[in-house]
Amino acid sequence: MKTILSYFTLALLIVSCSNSNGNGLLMPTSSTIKIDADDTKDSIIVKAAHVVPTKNQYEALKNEFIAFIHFGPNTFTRMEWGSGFEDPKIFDLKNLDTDQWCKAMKAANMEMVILTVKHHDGFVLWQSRYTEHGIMSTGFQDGKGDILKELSASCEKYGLKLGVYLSPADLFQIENKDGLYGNLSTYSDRVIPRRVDGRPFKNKTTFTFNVDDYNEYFLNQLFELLTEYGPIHEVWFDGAHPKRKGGQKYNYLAWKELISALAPEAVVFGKQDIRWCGNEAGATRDTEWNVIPYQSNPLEMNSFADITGEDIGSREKLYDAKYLHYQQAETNTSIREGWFYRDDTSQKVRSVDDVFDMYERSVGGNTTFLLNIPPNREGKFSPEDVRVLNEVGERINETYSTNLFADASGLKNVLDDDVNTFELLNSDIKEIIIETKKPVTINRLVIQEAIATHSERVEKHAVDAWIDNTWKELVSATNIGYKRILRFPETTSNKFRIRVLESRLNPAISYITAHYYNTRPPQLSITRTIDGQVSIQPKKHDFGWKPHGEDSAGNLNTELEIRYTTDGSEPTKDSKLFNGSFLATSGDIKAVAFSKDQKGSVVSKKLGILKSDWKIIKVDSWSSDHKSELAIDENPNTYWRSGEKGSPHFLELDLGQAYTLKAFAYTPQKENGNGMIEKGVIKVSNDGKTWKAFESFEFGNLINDPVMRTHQFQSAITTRYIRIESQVIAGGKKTAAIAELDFFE
Ligand code: FUL
Repeated sequence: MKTILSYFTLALLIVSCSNSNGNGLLMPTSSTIKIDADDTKDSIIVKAAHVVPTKNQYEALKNEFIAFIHFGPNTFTRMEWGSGFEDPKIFDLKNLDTDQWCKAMKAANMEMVILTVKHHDGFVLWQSRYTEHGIMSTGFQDGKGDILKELSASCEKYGLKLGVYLSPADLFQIENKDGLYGNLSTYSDRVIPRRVDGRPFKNKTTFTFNVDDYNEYFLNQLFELLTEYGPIHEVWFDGAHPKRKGGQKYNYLAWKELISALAPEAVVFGKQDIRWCGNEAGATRDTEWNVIPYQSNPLEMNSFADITGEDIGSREKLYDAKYLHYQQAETNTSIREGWFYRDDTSQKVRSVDDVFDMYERSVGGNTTFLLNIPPNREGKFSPEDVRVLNEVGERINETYSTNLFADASGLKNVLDDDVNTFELLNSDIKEIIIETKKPVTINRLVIQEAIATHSERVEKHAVDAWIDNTWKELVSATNIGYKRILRFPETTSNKFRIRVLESRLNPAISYITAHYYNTRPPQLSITRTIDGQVSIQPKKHDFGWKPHGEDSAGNLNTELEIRYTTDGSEPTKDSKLFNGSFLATSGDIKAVAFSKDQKGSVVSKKLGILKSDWKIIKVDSWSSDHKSELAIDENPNTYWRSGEKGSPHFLELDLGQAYTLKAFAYTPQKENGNGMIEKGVIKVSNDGKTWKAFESFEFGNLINDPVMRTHQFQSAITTRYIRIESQVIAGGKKTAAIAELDFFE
């Protein structure tokens, strides 16, 4: 202990007074370091600064962007969680194109794919010797198919690593009468793999573990997965449990021994190597530390609790630790609304902006980005998912494959391509100045620490540019770790400065690169309040699953100009600049976003008559949260929905005064395919009581294309009272719904 103490005294002396600090290491590094009873706050921080990832963890971090595939009976039942009672035949797969998956993942720049070989329902996607509940009991390739085998072959072809998700929760083994999960079997020595007549293993390794039936089953399956499908680089253990039984325990330490022997390159998710980021939405922490405090030794722990707090690795958190442990986070979410594929009509796909923004926040926030793409019932990724993956890949390449500091001068070790060389900052060198031969225009800066040798040490840093003979701060952030992507408004200069403002010991910076993200002018949306105030803004993408709370378009598009016209003419760079809402009672608004000289697509909105004086006279019925007022509230996301009974469904309006109307518009609700008024009739009245039919209307393909539809009247009509009546609801449905009604003079 004395040696260690003097070690730290020396360390602190060096840290505070020295100009040169050798290799920056004051003790051996390790992925887990124990805190001793006599450690002080300072010595704990010294220890934290020596916690480094294992070789496998570091390799996993270098993957940066990886894919998840959720596929199984849920793909066919359209459920998120199965029950374990599913007949395997429900998995009615006829075609499978794992090459198509890999091509799209590769185009997105992903490095690895993790397949749900067994989700919570217990159905297995490979030819296991130990169960009949899986692909072997389906019609797919006459029961001989093996999804993991096909994926593994495609991965080899496309140069992707492979991982497996094997759910510890297993509803089939819980629910069926001979199920092994929680069957209260006795623990005894079992040889893994258990021999199965006629199906020998090529790999002759065996293990003996003292386990019960379910753990044996699990170990046997791990043995198959890790020996018969090529190298496995990640084993994913989900923490969720739809149900438990019989106090079933998991002998993770046995699983771990088997994994390290059979898949020596694999990292384990949900255990010591990789932690869940704490949400499934793609939300990221501003400060994501990977040196994590533990109360017991993570290398000996059997189970790991989820870590969900906002601050998980600040100095204050570390002071309470008994162990400091390197454990990186995966930011995991799905490209679709849900982990499993349901359909291409109501299940939305994230926008390119959203996925690219998440990529920058997660990879550039010291985590790995794990994005799920669920294949459809044709065994393929759906076209929209492929489009988004391709475009995200294009943006990543376009932005990050050109380093605008490539020929810059400054500290060689941070500018060369070799991430293993680094510059150790000390009291002499607290900042890094980089000069380019010619001025460069940049809006992204990427900084990496030499975490493999020197841990993550930077706690706060800032970047400046030399502009008009003075330093101007562009951006500041907290930690760096594996990688920090800094985003800031575009700046042109030939001199930049990176300042480390706070750190744990002397940070080792390994790589700094500069980039330019070519801002795409976003699609816009024009909205109007009931009182006639018009606003124009980047369109919010419709994605209703686990919100992450980020404004993706805003995060990416720092310099935008919105120009508009109100007379229906094409907006140009010289049209009116939108800089706040304006009043418009009628007109044809057209707007477009410019980012530098790039012009976005023009959006237009014909304004109907103002709704501030409108009143609903009568409605045939409404259901719960969908009152009739929602049909005239200028918010297309809320809607009136009638009850099921009665026909026709109708809504009667008093416009507040007589108008001469030439057309009307119907906006259907977009939440699902219900309530689409395919055919109907418009009636008018002199007193709001007795009605006479004025004109019929018909709109096609509303379920697939639920956007605003306009109907021009054959002749104009002057009226104050108007009634819309449904005659046919699309898809033979029984309720009518209106998200918004508009009338045009
Ligand atoms: C969760 C599971 O319950 C979901 O179905 C999905 O697999 C997700 C990745 O993890 O815990």
